Amino acid sequence: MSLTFAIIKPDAVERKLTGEILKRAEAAGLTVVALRRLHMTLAQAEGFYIEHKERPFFGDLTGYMSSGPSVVAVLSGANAQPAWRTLMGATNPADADEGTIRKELAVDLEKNSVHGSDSETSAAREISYFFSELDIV
Ligand code: 3AN
Repeated sequence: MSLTFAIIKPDAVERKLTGEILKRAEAAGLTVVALRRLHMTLAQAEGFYIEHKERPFFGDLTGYMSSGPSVVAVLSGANAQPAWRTLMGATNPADADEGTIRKELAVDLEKNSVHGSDSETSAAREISYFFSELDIV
């Protein structure tokens, strides 16, 4: 079993898709082992997305991620990190495969409803950014 980190982004939380997205994770065999709703500050979003600091969309991305409540989660399962990325679909919903969360639920490239760690290393950093070990059960 391995862990990955997920965010249900503000667009999806606002549209009341939290349950639908968690249901899809569970249906795919993942277990929600930690869960919290929060409203990220701009500084928290900037720290979280620090690897994108030099990208032209950094300001829009961090502004959007701090624009409303989101739900952060730790998911556990066999190959949880790639499994959750597969379920999410491509970054741009227009390019996402049929049956993926982004294809079916996302709005556009920015409001793409979900985040998932892109590697095991990122997963460890991202989990510890929002959760302590005691939160993961
Ligand atoms: P993913 O979320 O699929 O790992 P990343 O890590 O490349 O994608 O990008 C992080 C977030 O930045 C994306 N989820 C998306 O919201 C936003 N983003 C990525 N590329 C662009 C872009 N070209 N223009 C605007 N926003 C973008």
